[in-house]
Amino acid sequence: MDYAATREQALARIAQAQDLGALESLRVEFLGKQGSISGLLKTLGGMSAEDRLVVGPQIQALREAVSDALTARKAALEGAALEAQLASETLDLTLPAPEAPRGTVHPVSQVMDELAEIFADLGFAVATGPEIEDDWHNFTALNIPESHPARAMHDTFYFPDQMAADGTRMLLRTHTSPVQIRAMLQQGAPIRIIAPGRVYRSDSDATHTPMFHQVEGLVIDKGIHLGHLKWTLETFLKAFFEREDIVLRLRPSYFPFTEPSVEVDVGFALVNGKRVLGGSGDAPGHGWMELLGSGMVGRKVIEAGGLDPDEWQGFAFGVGVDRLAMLKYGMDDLRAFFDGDVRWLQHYGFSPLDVPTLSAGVGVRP
Ligand code: 2U9
Repeated sequence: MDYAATREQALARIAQAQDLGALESLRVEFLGKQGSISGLLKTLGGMSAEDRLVVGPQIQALREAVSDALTARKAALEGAALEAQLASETLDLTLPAPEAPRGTVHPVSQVMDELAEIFADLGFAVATGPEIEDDWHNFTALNIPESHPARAMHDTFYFPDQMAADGTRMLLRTHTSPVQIRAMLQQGAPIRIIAPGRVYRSDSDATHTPMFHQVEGLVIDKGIHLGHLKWTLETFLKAFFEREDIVLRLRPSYFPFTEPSVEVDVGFALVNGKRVLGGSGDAPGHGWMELLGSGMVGRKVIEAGGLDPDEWQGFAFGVGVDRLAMLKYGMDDLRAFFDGDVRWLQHYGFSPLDVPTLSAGVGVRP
């Protein structure tokens, strides 16, 4: 058999292959299980030892040459394909931006950016943490005892068989508070952070979705009192709603993690039947709307965060981001937030260029 001639023919056909499909057919034809060169290798078994010594290396060399040629041709064809693609996809970077940008920033993202901007100005950093949490960080450290209704199955999403080191089942965080616990343990005091993010509760109706967004804030320092809390919330809400006439009313309440606990109402006026925030809720035609929960961080919670409550005090607050977005931008159906309907996003979404800044205003209209 003339291996040299077989080789020349094979190499010539490989060199002529015009695309990757044709090349793959040739690989199968030569080197596949039923391929011609594979067939030649099989003939070695029936040869005498002397013949095999002479013919074996020739067939091996043939196989190698064909294999190398296939690899080289493949690289060349792929390179040419890439070149062609690059040539057809050129971008003229000197062209003006398209008149109508297609994507929009979701109102929840926009509001979270606004919150980060407003609180950065007050000296708060943004902290984040895992959405899959353990019982200790989500409940125990926050003084939520075993018997507390918030731990009941119908509120919390538990993983069926994913366990924490202490044998408790892992869960989807029900609030962003575990982020603050982790921050206290990791960075110590003093602390000024906000923790925005997704939280999960087994709850679903017109005003509740199983996933929603919260922002919580935590300040830990020496000599912190309710006055600091009230000033911070007032300053935040004035900046967020871009009105100087925001009036707060603090009502005593109860949360396991704060003592004392206060619910914060914001005054609103009825304008054409709609609630518009601003002014005292006690004035005629006005009312109070519950907006935030807050309080002084409980001693047990400060201890769980690895700090001495005789040395460090603090306040915390929590508010729904989706609710803030609805109030500020006039959306009335929470469920539409998570439908992913492009018409809704086009209408309520923001331009990526509307970056909230304190100097230009944190509430640019879409
Ligand atoms: C630590 C200590 C204390 C966070 C707080 C609330 C009150 C609150 C709700 C508002 C509406 C949740 O989204 S909502 O349903 N939150 O009322 N949250 S105090 O307190 C903390 C957090 C972390 C270490």
